[in-house]
Amino acid sequence: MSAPAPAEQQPWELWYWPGIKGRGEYVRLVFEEAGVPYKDMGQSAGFAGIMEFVWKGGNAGFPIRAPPAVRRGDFTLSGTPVVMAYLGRQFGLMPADPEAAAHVEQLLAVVTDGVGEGRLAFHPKDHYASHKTQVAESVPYIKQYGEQRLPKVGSGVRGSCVIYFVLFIPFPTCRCASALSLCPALSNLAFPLNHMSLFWPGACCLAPGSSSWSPGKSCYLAYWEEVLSKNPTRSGFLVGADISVADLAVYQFMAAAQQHYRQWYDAVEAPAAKAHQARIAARPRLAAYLASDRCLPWDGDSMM
Ligand SMILES: N[C@@H](CCC(=O)N[C@@H](CS)C(=O)NCC(=O)O)C(=O)O
Repeated sequence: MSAPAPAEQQPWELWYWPGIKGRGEYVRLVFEEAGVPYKDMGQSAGFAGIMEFVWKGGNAGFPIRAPPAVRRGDFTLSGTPVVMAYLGRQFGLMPADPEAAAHVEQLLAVVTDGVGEGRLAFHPKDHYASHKTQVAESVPYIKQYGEQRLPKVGSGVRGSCVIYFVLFIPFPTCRCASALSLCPALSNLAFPLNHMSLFWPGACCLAPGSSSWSPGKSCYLAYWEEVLSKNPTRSGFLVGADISVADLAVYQFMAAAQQHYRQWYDAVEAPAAKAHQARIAARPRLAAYLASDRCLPWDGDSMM
């Protein structure tokens, strides 16, 4: 019997739920942009196969907490931003400069936060149950994320700033709720507090002690605008002169926001971020992928 091929000659495997983009899409885009072949195991192994691999002893490598995960040979890795950064380094989609690479990882972490918050709004009553079981309850939370995390930059935000400074400062509980909501792990607590508070200072971006307000800078689309406009290379990419995994992650975040928060996405004035989204989608390998049958439908359940 012949020895197994060395790990570097074995194909990469993506272990993710079948039939949907989900968080698996962030990893797919890395393989697709790099032109590296991979096996999308969920499509062949199915739901039960993913369960078996991730949680029922099928993985002999380093333990996986949740999909998506990748495997090559006996190396396994999970955690979407971690997998993206690792594969980015392998495939030339991370800057060589350590500080620039750290900025790419910063953006991956911001996308992770934005996806987690965006998903939570669809699952406000039971975070682990299908959105379909909590459609009515999710309405105010979806609206809140759409209005306050993907805000229309303009008078609405200015108006909420005024309300904030008139009403918010005397109520430290609300400030506490706002601060908590910036931490995904604590956002379950912050969401109800925010919802009760009628105004949400996280949407208002006047830093304490600052004498001028900035339109929605803490919000995701405004943040992509700022990062793109402050890239000194003017490359059209987020970090430095070349495409990185940050561009793929932010592209997918934008596409997911467009899909799941359409009315707010459409209202947001974010020309640089939207142009960036279109440019990334038009890259030859990604355009071919997006038109192929490897590209799966959106999850009807929530933002990812
Ligand atoms: N922080 C992880 C989250 C992974 C995650 O929540 N995966 C979902 C699918 S998108 C899942 O199957 N979760 C099951 C669980 O958490 O038990 C990542 O970014 O990859």
